[in-house]
Amino acid sequence: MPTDPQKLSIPNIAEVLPASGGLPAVRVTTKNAAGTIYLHGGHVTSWTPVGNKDVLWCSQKSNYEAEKPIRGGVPICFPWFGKKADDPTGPPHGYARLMPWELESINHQDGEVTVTVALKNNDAGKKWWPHDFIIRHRVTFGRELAMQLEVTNTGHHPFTFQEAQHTYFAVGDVRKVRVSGLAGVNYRSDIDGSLAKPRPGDILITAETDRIYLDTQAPVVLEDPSLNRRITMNKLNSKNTVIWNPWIAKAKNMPDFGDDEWPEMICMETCNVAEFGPKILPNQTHIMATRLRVDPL
Ligand code: TA6
Repeated sequence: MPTDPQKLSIPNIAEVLPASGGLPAVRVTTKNAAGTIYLHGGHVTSWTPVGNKDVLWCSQKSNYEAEKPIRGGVPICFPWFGKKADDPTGPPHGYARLMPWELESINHQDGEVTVTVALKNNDAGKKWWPHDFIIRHRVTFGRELAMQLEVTNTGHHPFTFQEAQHTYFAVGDVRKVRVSGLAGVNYRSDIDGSLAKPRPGDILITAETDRIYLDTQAPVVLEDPSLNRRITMNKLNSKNTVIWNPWIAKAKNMPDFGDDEWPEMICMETCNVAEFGPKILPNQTHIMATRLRVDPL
């Protein structure tokens, strides 16, 4: 029987309460940072280290309701990424972000709070994907943000899955940012599926950009002159990095994305997608993680 989430609250540090749309969330406030994680989708929506503006971006048009993804923050894509290869009717980026996760624990130590949420396979998911699993998102809010995604095979057969921490970063103006760390790395455009030639130098955003960088575990650095900050994203056990900005036309085509919001955000995503999806045996656990740090420019 799941624990009543309220019983895990830590007064004035980590409060379990109804947030947007009445969805339950854990609001963290410590001497080092503030943050929010919804039980819906195990979805982090905010991380504000002391002295900074929120590092994560959420659309003003986002839905906050069952069976719909929150637009922004860190959607968890599982057990597939993008369109379901064998069934175009499948929810994009899988169904884990559409379901309520169970709050397993909240721990507070040295000004950091770690919130652990979990989702087990269920009948609703089984109609899309037959495997038995438990996925945990272990998130530590502090001067840095550490997000650890753990997938355990609880069944009797191996399975292969795809996963992403699809992080939306808040920026002052996406047309002025630079992303480094992916120079010379092969990437596939998710706009037309083409395999592009590796490019030298930093990534600049001058049009719709939707790239899956292949076979790279390198950290990426986002320089934002408008907000005078550098965000470093370190990855663990992630072979792909996605860089995405919808630009003008695609922003207009998304009902849960404001027409004029595209300059405020960029996605840099820790993931294992397509042919890079991990395979795990019964009782095995695969851990993928992201660590974010903010420094002044
Ligand atoms: O990660 C980039 C991407 O796959 C884009 O192609 C775009 O579809 C984006 O994810 C948002 O996906 P969503 O299903 O959240 O609208």
